[in-house]
Amino acid sequence: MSGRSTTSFWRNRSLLAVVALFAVFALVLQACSNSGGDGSGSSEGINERREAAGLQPLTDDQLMSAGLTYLPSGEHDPYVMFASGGHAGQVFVVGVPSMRLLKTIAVFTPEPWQGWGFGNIGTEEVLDSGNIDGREVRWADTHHPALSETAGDYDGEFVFINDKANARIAVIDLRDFETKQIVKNPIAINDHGGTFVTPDTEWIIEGGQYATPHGWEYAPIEDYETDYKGMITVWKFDREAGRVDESQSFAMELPPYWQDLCDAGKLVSEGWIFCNSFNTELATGSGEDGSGENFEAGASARDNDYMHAINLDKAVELAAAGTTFDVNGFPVIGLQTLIDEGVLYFIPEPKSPHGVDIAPHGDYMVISGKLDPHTTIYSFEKMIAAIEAENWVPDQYGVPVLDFDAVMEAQVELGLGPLHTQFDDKGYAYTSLFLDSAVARWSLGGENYRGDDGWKLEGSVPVHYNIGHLVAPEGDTVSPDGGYVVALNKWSIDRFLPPGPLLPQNFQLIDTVPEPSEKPETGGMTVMYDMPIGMGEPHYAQIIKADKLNPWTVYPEIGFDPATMSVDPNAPVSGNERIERNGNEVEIWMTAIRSHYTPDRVQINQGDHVTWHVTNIDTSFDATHGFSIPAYDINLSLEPGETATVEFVADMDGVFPYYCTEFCSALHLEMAGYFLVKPTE
Ligand code: K7E
Ligand code: CUA
Repeated sequence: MSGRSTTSFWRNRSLLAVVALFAVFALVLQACSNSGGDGSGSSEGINERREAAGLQPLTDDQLMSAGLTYLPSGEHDPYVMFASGGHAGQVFVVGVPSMRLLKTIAVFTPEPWQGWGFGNIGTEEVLDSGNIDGREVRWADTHHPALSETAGDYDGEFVFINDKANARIAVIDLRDFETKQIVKNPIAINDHGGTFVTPDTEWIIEGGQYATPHGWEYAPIEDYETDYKGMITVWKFDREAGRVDESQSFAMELPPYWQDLCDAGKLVSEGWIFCNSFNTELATGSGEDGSGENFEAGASARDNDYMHAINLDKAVELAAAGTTFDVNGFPVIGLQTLIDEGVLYFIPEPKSPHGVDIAPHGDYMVISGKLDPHTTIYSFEKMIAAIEAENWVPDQYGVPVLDFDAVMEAQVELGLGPLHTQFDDKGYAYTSLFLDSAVARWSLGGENYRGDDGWKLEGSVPVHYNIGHLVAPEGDTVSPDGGYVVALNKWSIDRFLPPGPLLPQNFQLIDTVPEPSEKPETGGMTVMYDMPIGMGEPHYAQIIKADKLNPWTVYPEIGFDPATMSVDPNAPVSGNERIERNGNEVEIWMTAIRSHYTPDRVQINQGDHVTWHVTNIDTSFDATHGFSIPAYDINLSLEPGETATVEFVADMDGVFPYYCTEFCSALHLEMAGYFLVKPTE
């Protein structure tokens, strides 16, 4: 991957940030201890100013939080969070601990600032690859971002994200933070358990959710048990190409339980995939007349659902050997084959769980049931032993269900509605409690963590409100960092001024540096900062050290095409700008530089087919130009060095001023041109 070593403004920031934080911290301490009466530089002074501004006074604890989260202008965050955008269809990039939104990466949904999906052929092709049977689907419900990993650690090269609504996954290249590929799942119409990557990003996992007939087909709901299917798809990632290799990818047929979330094994458990599931009851709803049991009751009736443990290495061998059948031309390993070949095992999990999280050493699988106040920890070693001892009974589809007591390592009572878990560097785990609206901190036991001091709740801190996922810095890798947790709260209720009845979600930054003993009432945790998310509904997020990211600040060469990540030999460059006409075909090579387009006048005839190439030949930091044509729905963002092409039939006559949408210079208003479409007659 050329260009990874390009100078970057992210690099070497963490040390600086720590030093600066200490400085701020020292100032705050000084302020707190200073009784000063002049109203400046003391907590009293701060509170006097706050009162005068109509704000509440701050406690010493709150001043501490302010000092630990405030970044003066120009200071960069030591961490970057990639959060799903929910049904905004995008990915949010947020600095931690400042909780400042740095960017919304356009993924499945057109976004005009980035010129994503408004005529730029490169972006249209990516969006079109997510079409379903030729239908344009231009929104998505993104749930789980996955940063690429090397040896189980984030490497900062790519981030992947799923679309729950339409079973699609996307690849974002972190050299330019742009989406490069969207892949539609050939067998499932919806998904949920994606995306998760294996420790070296060889495979991207996409698990299903609501069971349907495979191949987007119809089958009567009465035939649910036989014709509806669960699934998990594993996509082969070609890191060199920066793309999913569909030709080497495959899926597995599962019973029509609702697979929920997955995680890849790591270290000792590398080569395995784990997914939780619910609706092992095979509920099909109350029906049109409402006489049956609704999903809410029907899908949570049993005491146990099944964690799916999948031997990925074996599945890969089977797929390579062609032990598959085809659905929509895509290879699928059949359920019976998975059973016969010892690929698939079930493990009972407390009712209606949500998510499975593998501990940093790969030794434990952590599952929490929404309707069980415990989190349940399973041992990978015990699982392998149970498989070898054939300590199982088959379920109704013949899948071996391992003995719960043989595989379970521990259960810890955390509180009401435990969902998702993250880890830190001290052997603590953090689990979101949806019903309690809290984050629980607990200790992992065993020699790799807190030993005999483990398997106990350390305390919990209230959050506002209805927490879904939570995320800790590198908190699902083989070497978590700790220090923070961000609670991704579904509801904000009274936390912010209500901007009408549709309220923002609330990301809450929690300090986890103090030990539980230092602040027993909350297990050492303090909520430091609230960040409203007034766009979409984030689900999962991941936080990476900022110095692992090394993005370009300008494209490496003039005429660079982000769609191919290479120089377009046909890109306009300085000196070769021109307009060529061949009958009805008009092709334009145009450059953009502060503060003019060349050419700045284009005259054509109505009905001409126009191919318009534009290169931003500026090469300085931040010197982005736009290119927009009214009425034709054309709007490009051309970052320094970037080239793009639009193609359209000029069927509307008139005079169309085109202009640069980025305020790029003092003479930006003059960065314009006339596109004259002469009527035919
Ligand atoms: Cu919202 Cu991971 Cu899709 Cu839980 S999921 S909250
Ligand atoms: Cu270029 Cu404004």
